[in-house]
Amino acid sequence: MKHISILGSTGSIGTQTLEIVRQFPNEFKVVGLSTNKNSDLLLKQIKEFRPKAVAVMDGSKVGELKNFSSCQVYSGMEGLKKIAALDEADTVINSLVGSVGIEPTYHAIKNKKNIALANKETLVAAGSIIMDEVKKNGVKLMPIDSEHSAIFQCLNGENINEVEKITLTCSGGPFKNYTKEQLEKATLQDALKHPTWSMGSKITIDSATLMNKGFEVIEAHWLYGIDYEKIKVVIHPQSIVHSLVEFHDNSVIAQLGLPDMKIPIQYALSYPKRFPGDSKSLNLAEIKNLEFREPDFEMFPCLNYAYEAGKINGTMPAVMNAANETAVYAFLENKIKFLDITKLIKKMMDGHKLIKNPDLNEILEVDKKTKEETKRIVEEELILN
Ligand code: MN3
Repeated sequence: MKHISILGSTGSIGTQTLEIVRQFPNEFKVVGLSTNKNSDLLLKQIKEFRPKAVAVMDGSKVGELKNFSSCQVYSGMEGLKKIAALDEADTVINSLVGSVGIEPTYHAIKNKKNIALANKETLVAAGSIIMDEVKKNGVKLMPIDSEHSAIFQCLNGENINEVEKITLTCSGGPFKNYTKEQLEKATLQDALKHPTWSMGSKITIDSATLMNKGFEVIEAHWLYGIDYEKIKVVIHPQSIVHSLVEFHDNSVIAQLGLPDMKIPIQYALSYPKRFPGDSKSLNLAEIKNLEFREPDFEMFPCLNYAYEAGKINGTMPAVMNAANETAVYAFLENKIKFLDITKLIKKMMDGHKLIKNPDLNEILEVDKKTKEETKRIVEEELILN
């Protein structure tokens, strides 16, 4: 039986993880949960899953949680770290959104917890440090993302030195067929309509700019130790082929399935076993068409920024991530236009003074400073003309 802590248990990945726990009560026991501020849902989860401890980012919610439950209640970043390092936990599922996920992942690894990682920003901003700690502490890091789960499965039993290239598939997001003019006028409502995956709002916007795929390129680099030159992206609107690995002999192995996040979540938790799934079975004859085409790097420059930032490394990916995070929330609040997200990221990357081999504190500092500066530009509307 695995004893798990879920960081971000009230979000999209968190609630789907709990559905899996509910399905396999003899395999998983929840010992820790956390939310940003959704204390109502967290209370329901506490009653159902009876964790030892919970954390809420928003300190003003601590009182009501303490009044209505008997478990230990922590708050803020310190609270997240407590949940990440609970003695009772052997596995931490990090489904936090944004760079707030970096420190808890680091802390969990230091405390010898296996990690199931849905928080992309951890590896994007601090990949080198995190992978070092994974090795040093002898823990397992399993990806919770359809593409990386696919690659993991394709590489099972293979020799990484015989890999020719990795191809990440990308739905293309809601704007894959837009013209430049249409992109300029794209609204928040348009951007939130993802064609194949149902996800949280931040990652849905990241999918519309293709920054999400850029993040995944960087994640693949760190997870599998593969050079950026060997990581490719192909647009595949149906989201059935989740990624492919080509070997030196030109043999290609792919992993397929219907677009349902519960499949990669469950695999990250059940590995090396496979448990029966409750989602629909794939019928290729029913799908009929599987299309693939090159991504348009000019229309979606975020993909390029990610390759650039990844190759430069140091603090550059952290800057790209922080600028993106702030810009996406500004877009979600209707403060900037869709294409301003891209402009803000480029501006912050261009102006960044690189630290080549940063430690974790330097990365967190760059993250904070970049967010403040990006916010300032948004508030002063410097990019809106
Ligand atoms: Mn993905």
